[in-house]
Amino acid sequence: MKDDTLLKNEIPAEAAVLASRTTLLYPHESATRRTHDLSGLWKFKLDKLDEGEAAGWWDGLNDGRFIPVPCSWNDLFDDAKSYCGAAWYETEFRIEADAGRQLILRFGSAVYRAKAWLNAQLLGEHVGGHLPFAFDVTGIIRADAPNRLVVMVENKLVVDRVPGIPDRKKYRLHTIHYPQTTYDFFPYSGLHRPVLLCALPATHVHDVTVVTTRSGADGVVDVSFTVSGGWTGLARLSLDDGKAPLSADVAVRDGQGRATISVPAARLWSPDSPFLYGLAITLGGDRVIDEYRMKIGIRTVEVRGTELLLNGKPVFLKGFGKHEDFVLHGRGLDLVVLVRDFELLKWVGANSFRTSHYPYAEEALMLADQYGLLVIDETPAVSHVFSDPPDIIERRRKHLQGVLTDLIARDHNHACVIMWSVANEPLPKPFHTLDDAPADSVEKGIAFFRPLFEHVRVLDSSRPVIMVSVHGGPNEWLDFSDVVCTNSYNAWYAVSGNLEEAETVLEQELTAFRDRHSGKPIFLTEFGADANAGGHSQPPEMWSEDYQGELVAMYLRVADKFPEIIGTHPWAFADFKTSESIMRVSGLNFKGAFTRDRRPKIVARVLRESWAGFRIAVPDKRC
Ligand code: BDP
Repeated sequence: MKDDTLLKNEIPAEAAVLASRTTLLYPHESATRRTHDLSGLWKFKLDKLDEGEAAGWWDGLNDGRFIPVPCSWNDLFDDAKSYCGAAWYETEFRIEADAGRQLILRFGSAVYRAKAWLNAQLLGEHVGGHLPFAFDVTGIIRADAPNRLVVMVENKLVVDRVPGIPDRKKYRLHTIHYPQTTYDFFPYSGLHRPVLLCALPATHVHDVTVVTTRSGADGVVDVSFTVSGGWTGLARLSLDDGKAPLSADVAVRDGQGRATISVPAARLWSPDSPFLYGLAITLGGDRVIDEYRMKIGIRTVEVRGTELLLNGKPVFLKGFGKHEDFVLHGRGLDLVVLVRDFELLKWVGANSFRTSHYPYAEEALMLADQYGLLVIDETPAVSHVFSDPPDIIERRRKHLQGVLTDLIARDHNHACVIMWSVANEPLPKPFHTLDDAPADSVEKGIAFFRPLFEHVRVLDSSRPVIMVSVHGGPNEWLDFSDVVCTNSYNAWYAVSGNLEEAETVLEQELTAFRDRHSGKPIFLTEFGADANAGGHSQPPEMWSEDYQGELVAMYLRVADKFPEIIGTHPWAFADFKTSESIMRVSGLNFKGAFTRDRRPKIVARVLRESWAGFRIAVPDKRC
């Protein structure tokens, strides 16, 4: 290896800084902004020996097969199915000369760690999946020749990542999963979302924060924004309802601008009427320097006593935890599936979903704004265990704090996002171990969650912050949560097969839970049963559609008895892929109300009847 290879391969100290200074605002096109989507077939090569970097693959892959971007690699190639190591991607593109513009290369997400080179120059690195990152490539891109972009992505299952995995040397695991994870979904890997090349004016709107409140029948839209380079000058805000636009002039000083627009008789955003206003921020007077356009909804959300209020009125959350998951695509963004999912959510009468168990694509949130679906926006902190060594817990905490910062920065302007979910099912010890939890694991969890909840509340005081616990998990951790959320699996993992007894147990458990958390709203974030589509039995037996339907109906019936329950989300929206184990037939979780290819099971019709008032219109196979 030559010395200059080594030099080229070092991360320039400024790379991380460049990435953080680069705007991450979603690159909507406007009069001043252009976006070029690099999606398509890229060259792809597995790096099973971790030799690519030393061998200079960043200077171009000599060989390789084709892979679609965005997509997960796992379901495409037999030798990549359970592969979570490094893999390399390459594409070539041309651009026209565009003097005076800043060029940004923006990745929607890469799971889990990515390192990118453009024309053999290292751009930087990003660690953590499911959130965007960007590099300023202005001086690196060529207008006179093809540009070669090479990206290394790896998703090694490592103990101190978020989510982590159990340390096989430390614990005696009673169930082996392949691949071994602590969580119940497949560790899909790759470039999962579009890679966009964005051309912006050198002086541009860098970040925007919109907070909406109500004053009587009027809406109040508070907009603060930053402009690159500490720009000073005049800007204009306009808010368009399609009939009579409102506007405000703003004096921007040292890159900071702020204005409040009052909207008389505002059209409030809600699931029944998801009205969106067009917001434009225009820099400059007669000569427009930059224009940023986005859609916003005017709405308020708050917890008052045991109620969740949307626009001042109680709202009941009907919906599901979902996954980004589809046959062959894995976790790759698929707009076709997304639109179908949202149609089905409306069909079944849902008004909400949780982004279990990681942040979803920005396109999902834009569609949720349009469809009027309330979103509980979750981090990838699933199944954190507090019996792990302190240094590992601390590394995860630091990473998660950064994830929360980036998640809120990305999603805080979406009307659909009504809550931040810090974690799902943290546990005193791994679920599948015979070892006892150490006595101090609850305390360790408290020390972990306290600063994270504080961090979120500092960044955004306009939304409730929650954590999702599993039934029987430490109540102390839930004390941080504005809404106490619990996953409960009676009649499935507990009291298996006996619906009648499970109903009694559930009522007793919820009574105790309500008393322990008195004064707070309760949200049943998961409950359900696996059902083999097409399987029927009378009386209903486990794994049949009939049993799943009866179980979910039982949960809804019991939930009805507790006025402090503000939502029921049966698990899950659709069947999804997970690791292979004796717990999962065909490596799939079959708790979906819909099959993996989105056909409704009986439970979907049970829910539609309950949520949307539609009587079951097909012969009732349950009798
Ligand atoms: C819950 C988890 C979810 C699992 C579900 C199940 O939150 O991710 O898929 O259990 O076991 O505990 O089906």
